[in-house]
Amino acid sequence: RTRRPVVAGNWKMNGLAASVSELKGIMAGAKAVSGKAELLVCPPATLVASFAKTAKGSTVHIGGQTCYSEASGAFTGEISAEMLADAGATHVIVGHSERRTIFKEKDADVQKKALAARRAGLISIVCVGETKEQREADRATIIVGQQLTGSLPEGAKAANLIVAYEPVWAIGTGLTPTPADIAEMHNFIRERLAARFKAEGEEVRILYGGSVKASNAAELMAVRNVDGALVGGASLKADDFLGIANVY
Ligand code: G2H
Repeated sequence: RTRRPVVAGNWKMNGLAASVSELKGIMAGAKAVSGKAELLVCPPATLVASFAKTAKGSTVHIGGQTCYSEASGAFTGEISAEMLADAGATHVIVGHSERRTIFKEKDADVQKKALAARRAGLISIVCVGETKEQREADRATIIVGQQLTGSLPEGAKAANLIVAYEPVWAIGTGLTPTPADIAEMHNFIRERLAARFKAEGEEVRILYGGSVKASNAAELMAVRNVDGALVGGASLKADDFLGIANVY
């Protein structure tokens, strides 16, 4: 297969200047996996510039966790995709379930952010995923299908889009879907991507996220159409994160 796996760390609202020691630990271990998978660290926005400087010339990429859709202007507190790019980021996560739930982002907002990311030359990681209630009501694929339709930008290419499937009930809970459930959803997402973006859709990486850790990564990453992981809690410590990346 031609899709190069991505192991991405989403630090969420964690990390201070001193956390650069973890980034350095990741960089030190990255050489061993760089031939097999791409590594990405998404620290809080306050650390993007310094992390990008530290990681410059290494195989570790730095990304943001969200961005605003406009390039600049009177949007107090927001950070644009252009600003992330200027700070040295190459990627940005958009539409994470915490953004969708806590900050009320809708599919249309997520789509605008993904378009802004492309405008700024960033690769967006668009997150989708169903809640526990939606899965129990057998609506998981319907919900994810709607999120894909509404959140993915027109004309996306594998070079500027990554999709992350993160079932909301698996985030930070220690629960994970079965490999069969993940396979079903990732196959569904692949079909949707291929239908909408044709050959490019075959090349878009689809990451799994939700309680990925070193002890379950090998099983989860072996699932067909799982092209890597979006890791939260287990990305904060270099050893944990490298333990996941080392399954490749
Ligand atoms: C899901 C994931 C990272 P965790 O949100 O995006 O977090 O691995 O802690 O479940």
